[in-house]
Amino acid sequence: MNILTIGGSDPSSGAGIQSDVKTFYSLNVYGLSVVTAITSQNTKKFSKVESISPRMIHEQIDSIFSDFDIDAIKIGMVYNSSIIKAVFSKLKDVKTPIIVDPIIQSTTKGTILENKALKDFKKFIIPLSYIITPNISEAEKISGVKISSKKDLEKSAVKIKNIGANNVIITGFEYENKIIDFVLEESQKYFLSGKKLQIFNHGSGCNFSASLASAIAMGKTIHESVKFAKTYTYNSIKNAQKIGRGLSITNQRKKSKI
Ligand code: PXL
Repeated sequence: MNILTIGGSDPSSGAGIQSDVKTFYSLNVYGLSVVTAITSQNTKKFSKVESISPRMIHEQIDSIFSDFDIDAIKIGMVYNSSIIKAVFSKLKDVKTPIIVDPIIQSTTKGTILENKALKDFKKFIIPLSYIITPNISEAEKISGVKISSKKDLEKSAVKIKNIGANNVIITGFEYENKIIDFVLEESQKYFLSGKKLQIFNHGSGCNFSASLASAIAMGKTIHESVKFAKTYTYNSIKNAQKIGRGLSITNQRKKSKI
């Protein structure tokens, strides 16, 4: 199995393409990575972003597509409109399932998607998604629905589906001391509930979408894949390690079987 992640570089390796390659490796799938932007950040502070030129993004994707068969694609950080359009022009006719993690801000408050690029993100990237995986605040920003109840989760997911995503998973709703995810598939909808962990971490969002993409690449159903990704992410948070001086970095080291 080969999976391509398209996203930003995080030099702390806690998130971004470095984290995704670690997730893929831990699941015995081969991780390829196209970098869209370089961030300077650590577990305490997000400093700067420098974007990669559209031409170089095209070149990287061409290099990968001309050599490898790809079983799933994950899209993470796409920072600005020119990156969004560069990624879109190369993926618009691709049949491989695309998992979109619509990251807008890092836990350390860094900008992962420029405010003014949200419109193009909705126009070009969301319609590419076989599955999109917003957390609560991302779902609120994309859908314009304030989420404070289980009903709102569904309302928001329906709006995001109407923008063009085939399937929507809204993650991380806190409800009666549990963490609830809402899944809106083409022909069914359901909640998945899990234990809440009080560990402030760097990497769990990336772990969720990358492990989900891995399970999809292996031919699992969406329902099986979400359950798998939820367990994988729970363990990565539970085993998070304080490697730097700030947030703990999630840990994918323990081999998990799909
Ligand atoms: O966790 C989301 C994320 C994705 N990609 C990059 C990031 C972050 C969060 O910090 O820096 C490059």
